[in-house]
Amino acid sequence: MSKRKAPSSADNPNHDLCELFNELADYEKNVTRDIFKHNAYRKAATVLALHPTGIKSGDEAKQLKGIGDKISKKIDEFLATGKLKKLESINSDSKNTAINLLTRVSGIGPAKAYTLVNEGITTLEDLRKHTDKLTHHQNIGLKYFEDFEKKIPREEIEQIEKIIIKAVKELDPKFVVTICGSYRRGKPESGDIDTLITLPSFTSDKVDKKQKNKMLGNIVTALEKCGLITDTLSLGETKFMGACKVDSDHPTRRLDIRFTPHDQYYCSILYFTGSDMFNKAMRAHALENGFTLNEYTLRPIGSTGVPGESVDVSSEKDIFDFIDYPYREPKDRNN
Ligand code: 8DG
Ligand code: CA
Ligand code: CA
Repeated sequence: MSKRKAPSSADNPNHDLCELFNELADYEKNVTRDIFKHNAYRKAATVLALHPTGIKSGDEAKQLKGIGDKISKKIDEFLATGKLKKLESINSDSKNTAINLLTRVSGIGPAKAYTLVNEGITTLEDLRKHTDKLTHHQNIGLKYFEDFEKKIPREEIEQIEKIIIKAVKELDPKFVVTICGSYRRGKPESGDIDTLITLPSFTSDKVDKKQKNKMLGNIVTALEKCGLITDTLSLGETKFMGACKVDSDHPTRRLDIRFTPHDQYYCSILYFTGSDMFNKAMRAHALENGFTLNEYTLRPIGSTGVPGESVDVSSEKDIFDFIDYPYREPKDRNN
């Protein structure tokens, strides 16, 4: 997974405000670990990023969903002064900025960053001197710090997609590969590559852990052999996290692969396509309609409140239909 951030591009008329709220969101996630505030700021950044015109006042912003009094006041302060006192004071505290920096390393979360900073480790240089304090994942994250922060152009993911499809089809022509995440939502650039793989004959009622484990392992081995996968961060029965590189002209990229039983494939595709804001809204809608939806299944909730047998779905659209949610193409799932 790439480090979560609400979208904002330079051509968005509210770019500066988005950056501001993204910074506040990072602070709440990494330093105070207030996930409620983190979500509120991310939501604000997302609605502002999607707003077609430049916001001129806090009052105007308040008309948008997800922007309340407090955020609207911050918008007014920023529009009037070009800065925000709260952020100035956050950024003048070197401990805060160090925690924020360290959490940008793949595998280092807020708790680990906090511990490291308290031990006096505050820069990437410091980290490089204390690799013994880091897990394998964190060390790889450090090694590719710059590369992993670079966005991946769509064309490069298309190339990677072809390489993956070719390699897995050589193992078994029936493998089905879908690259999800922001790529499937049509974004011109992505933070990482979210790959979902299934086999029609492989269903959850026949899950044999050893067999499953072997299949994903075989896929990873094949992708190492063809030179795509360069590093493994973690490899479980259904989930691989690692790094890949198209060729020496390209940076090393974060690659996730999940191997899913075929009957769970559509719930998985839906979940990993996101965006996570969209997923939250859809899950909430499902609940209102008496269903519980996750990355594996869609299940009706009985009168006792206990989820029943999972519903058979054979497309993403089936899931929308069951919960009576208007279908949205992946490209329309960015908020
Ligand atoms: P990006 O990589 O270009 O930054 O964007 P992304 O593809 O949308 O984000 P991602 O972090 O790679 O996550 C892929 C999908 O996983 C995301 O679109 C929706 C789903 N997802 C959730 N919740 C969460 C969560 O808490 N963390 C992560 N990493 N993914 C989540 O629905
Ligand atoms: Ca990801
Ligand atoms: Ca992604």
